[in-house]
Amino acid sequence: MTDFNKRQKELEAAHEALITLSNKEIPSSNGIFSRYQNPILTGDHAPLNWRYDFNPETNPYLLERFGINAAFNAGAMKFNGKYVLAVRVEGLDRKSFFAIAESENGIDNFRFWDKPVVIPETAEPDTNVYDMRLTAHEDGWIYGLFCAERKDPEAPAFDQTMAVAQCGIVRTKDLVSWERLADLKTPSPQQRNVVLHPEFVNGKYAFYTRPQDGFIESGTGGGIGFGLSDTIENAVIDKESIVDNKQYHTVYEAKNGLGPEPLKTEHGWLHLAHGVRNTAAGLRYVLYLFMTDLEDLTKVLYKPGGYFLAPMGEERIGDVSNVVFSNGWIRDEDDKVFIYYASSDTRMHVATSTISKLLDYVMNTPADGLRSAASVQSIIKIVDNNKALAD
Ligand code: M1P
Repeated sequence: MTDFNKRQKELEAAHEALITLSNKEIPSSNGIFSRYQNPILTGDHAPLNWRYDFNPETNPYLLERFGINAAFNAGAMKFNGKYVLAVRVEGLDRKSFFAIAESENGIDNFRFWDKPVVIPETAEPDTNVYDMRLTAHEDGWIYGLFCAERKDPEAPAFDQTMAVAQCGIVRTKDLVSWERLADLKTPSPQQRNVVLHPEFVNGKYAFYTRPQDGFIESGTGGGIGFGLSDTIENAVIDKESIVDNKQYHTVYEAKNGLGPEPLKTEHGWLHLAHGVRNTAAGLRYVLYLFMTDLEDLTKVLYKPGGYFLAPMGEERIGDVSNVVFSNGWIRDEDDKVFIYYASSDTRMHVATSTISKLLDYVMNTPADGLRSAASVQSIIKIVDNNKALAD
């Protein structure tokens, strides 16, 4: 066997061992959800066929030709009976693109499809695309809403960092061929974390938005917004109203943004979002839940205080440390919920729960009292109830 063949076999064996690694549930301590032992996707899960030229004539040393840095922030849905993720894959060149990965059980053995997704460009090409939210809309299409980032045309020549984020929209029936529609237009100079609601509202397409003044800073914008558009082909939101605002001394003090499309339950729409606060060590991203009214989508009915899931252990470390981010979850036929989240802009994980547990958590966890004294009172109420039980 030549060195080339030997190295190819070793690469293939190591890759197969990685993607067929089984996952194990870690017993939940809070009872609300369970984490799993291993990340479900990393940059190393990317197919070797994307990364290596396997022709000994053109690549005699079998060097990697296109390196993959990370796999994170994935949209999710059940498709043809499989658990499917629209993953943000990032190359060593820092450009993100989307690729579909699927698994039979939703917790391990995720395997990327043959080729990354081809997203058609508009007349104004995107420099970077990321964080796709999948929505199976009642109009029959599967939509992918993502962040389309371009260099800020107003940026002075010395500043190569200023960017404009807008919401790109694609649709598909098979997750293979994607039709690009016009970017969403809103009153806000920047948009990220835009999510399409799965149902029509008053005959219109309904969007959750995140108005923002700057690329990083929410400025006078921020909060999870809501708006309607007559069409999806040239979607325009004239008026955004804020559903869930950022708030002083909470885990969503600096900014927040909706995660995946909400889940419809008998009590209301269940939302998963991320909240961001600033610290001496930089921004900290955590996940939180809230519920809105079935009729009035802008009315928050329940919102537990604090975070639902925060970075833990090795999740805390990565390209952008101290971050958890989710833009995909799947509710199964038996009401089990698979929450797909990324840690530190590097890798993907899964956590599982059930609709009943999430409803109980959202409806019965004390709301943030917004003062230390109120937190103490919440604890005292639990203690007193427990003492009454013991008496
Ligand atoms: O780096 C953390 C996250 O930062 C952004 O989120 P937000 O728009 O709320 O600031 C996004 O770029 C996201 O992709 C990233 O994970």
